[in-house]
Amino acid sequence: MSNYHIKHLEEYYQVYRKSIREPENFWEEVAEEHFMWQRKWDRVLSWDFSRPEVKWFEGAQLNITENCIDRHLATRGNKTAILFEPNDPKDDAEHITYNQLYQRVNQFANVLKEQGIKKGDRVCIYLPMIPELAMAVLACARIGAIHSVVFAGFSATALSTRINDSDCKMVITSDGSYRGAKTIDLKGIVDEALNDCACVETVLVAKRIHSDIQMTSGRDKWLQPLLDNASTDCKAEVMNAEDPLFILYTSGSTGQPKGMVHTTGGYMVYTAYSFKNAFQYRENDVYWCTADIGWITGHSYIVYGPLANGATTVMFEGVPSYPDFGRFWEIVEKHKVNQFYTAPTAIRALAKQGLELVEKYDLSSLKVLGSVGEPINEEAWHWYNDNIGKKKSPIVDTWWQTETGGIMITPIPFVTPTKPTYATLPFIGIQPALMDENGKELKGNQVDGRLCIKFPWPSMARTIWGNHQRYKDTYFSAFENKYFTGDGALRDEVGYYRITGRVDDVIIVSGHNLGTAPIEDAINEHPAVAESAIVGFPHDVKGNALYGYVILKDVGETRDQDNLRKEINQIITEHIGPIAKLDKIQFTQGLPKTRSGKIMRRILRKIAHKDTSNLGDTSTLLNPEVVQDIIDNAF
Ligand code: 6R9
Repeated sequence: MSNYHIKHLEEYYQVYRKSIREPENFWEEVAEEHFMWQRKWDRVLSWDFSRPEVKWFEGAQLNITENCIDRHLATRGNKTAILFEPNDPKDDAEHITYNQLYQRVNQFANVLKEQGIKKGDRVCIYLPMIPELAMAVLACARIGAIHSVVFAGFSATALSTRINDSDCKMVITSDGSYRGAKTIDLKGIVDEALNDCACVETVLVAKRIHSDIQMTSGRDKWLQPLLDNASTDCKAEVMNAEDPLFILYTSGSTGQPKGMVHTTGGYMVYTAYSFKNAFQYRENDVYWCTADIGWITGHSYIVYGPLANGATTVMFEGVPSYPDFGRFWEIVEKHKVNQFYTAPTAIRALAKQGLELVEKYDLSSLKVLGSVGEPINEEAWHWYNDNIGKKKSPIVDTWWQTETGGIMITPIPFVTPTKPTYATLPFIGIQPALMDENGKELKGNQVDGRLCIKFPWPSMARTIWGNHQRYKDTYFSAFENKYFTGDGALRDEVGYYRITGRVDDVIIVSGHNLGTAPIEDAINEHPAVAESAIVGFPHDVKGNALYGYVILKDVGETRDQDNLRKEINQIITEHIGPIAKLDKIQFTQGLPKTRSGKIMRRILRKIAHKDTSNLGDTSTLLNPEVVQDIIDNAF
C-alpha cells in the first residue's frame, strides 16, 4: 500500500517531504485508501491559526466505529480485537474477537439510546481498565455521543469538576475496581461527586468487585441486565468529519482543567496511520500499551489507532507491582507481546528491582519498545534497551500531547536509527519549529528553543470545550501563526529532536537557561539515586539557584548524606557543568506525582520557595501524603 507502511529511512524522507510539500494530497490519499467513508469530503483542509480554526475532511461523513469494527468483520471476525488481562493473574484472560466486539458495542450503544442519550450529548465514563471501558467509549462513538473519560483514579472533586464543565448527562462507572491487592470504591466516589452535579440524569453501573453499594433509585441502573436485553444491531450514526468525538481533560498550569475537544475524521486518519508506522504493527502481532484509557495515550493507542488497523490490543487491568514487579514481563511472555509501549516512570520503577524478575520470563516475542509521557533519561533508556529489548528491539521515544491527539516526534522502528533520550525525527506530516524568546524561528541544526508546530495536522484538538478563547490564548498566542506546545527542545547536528522538558521548567541560573530534564538525567546516573526532581528558588547573586529533591534506591542507605550530595554535584558538573550544581539537595522518600506519573513541580517549587501556605489543588495527586513529609524535611 503506497505511503501507508514506511520501510526504510530513504522512504521516510521521501514520504515526509511529500507530506510537507503537498499535505492535502498526502492526507487525502491516506484517507481515500484506508478508511470507510459514507460520504467523501468537499475539502481536505481549511485552516487559520489566528482564529484559530482548523478543519480536516470537511463535508465528509463517517462513523469511526465502522472503521474500527464493522469493516474488519469479513476478514478478521474471529481475530482477537481486545485481549483483556485481569488484575489477578489467576483469573483467565479474555479474548474478545472482532465479531464479539461488534455485538457488545452495539448492545451497549442500544442501551445508551434507551436511556435517552442522543448524538452530541456528553457521557462521562469513570471506569477501571475492564472491557466495559473500551465498549463504553465505542458505544458512545457509535451513536455520536461525546465521551469524556475521566481516569478512575481521580478524586470526587476532580470528577465533579469535569462532569460539570461539559454538562454530562450520564456517568458510566462500576461498583468498584481492583488495583493490585486493594479494591477501590468507585461508586462511592461517583456518589460523592454527584452531590455537586445537577446535570447527571443516569448512572450505569458495571459489576466488577461485587461489593455492596448504594443504588439511588431512578438514577442508578445496573448495566449488565440492560445489555442482556439489548439488540446486537445498532446502526452507526452518521457523523460529520468535524463533529466532536470526545473531550479529554488535561491539567493546565493553573486553574480549571482544559477539556480538549477532538473531532472524528482527522483524528481517525492520523491515529490509525501513526499507530501502524510508529509501532510497525503487522497483521497478527499482539500489541500492548500499558497506559490507562483515561489518558490520551489510551484513547489513541489502546482503542482507536489499533482497532482502526484491525490489531489485537491488550488491555491490562492491574499494576506493574502486583503480585510482584515481574508482572509486566509475565504478561509479555504469556501473550507473546510484540510491541510494548509504556512510560519512563514505570521503567524506572522496574529498573529499581532485581533483574531476576526480568530474566525469569521469555521476552523473545518483543519487536518494538515504546516510551511516552516524559523525557526518558539515559539510564532508564539503557536499562530498557539492554534488559527488555536485549539490544535488538528499537525504542520508540514518542513525543506528543493530549492536545496533539497522536504521536508527533518519534523514531520509526527499524527505519530511524535511535539515539538515547532523543525522540528523533518529526512524524509524517508534522512541521516542528524551534523559536527563541523573541519569537524568531531558529533555523538550521544545533539550536535550542521553544517547540512549536507551524502547520496543522489531522488529529490536533480543535478547541477547549466551552472556552475557545482559552484555546487561543494557551496555544496560539505565544508565537504568531504557530501552535505552541509548552515544551522546550533542541535539534542536534543531524536534525534529531530532544525534548528538554516543559518550558515552564526551564530555570535561568546566572543568566544560563537550564532545562530540568538534563540535570535530572545526570543525577540519576549516580548509582545510589532512583529518581530526582529539580526546581528553582530565588538566589541573591544568581537570580535563581537549584533545589534538588532526590529519592535514593535503598531506603537504608547508610552513606554520609553530605558525601552523597558532593558526589551528586560532581556528576552534574561532569555532565553539564558547574553552573548546574545544586545549592540544596533534599533526600526524600517520594515525589508528588500526578496520576499519569508526572512530577508536580508546582508543589516542589512552592516548598523550595518556602511558600507552603497555599499549595493549590493537590486532589489529583497519586500520593498526596508525600507532600507533608517533604515540607517537614525541607531546608
Ligand atoms: C502523550 C502524553 C504531554 C507532555 C508533553 C511533554 C511530555 C510526553 C514525551 C514527553 C519528552 C516524550 N512528554 N511524551 N516529554 N519525551 N517522549 O503524555 O500527553 O499527558 O498531555 O502530556 O508530556 O512535556 O508536553 P500529556
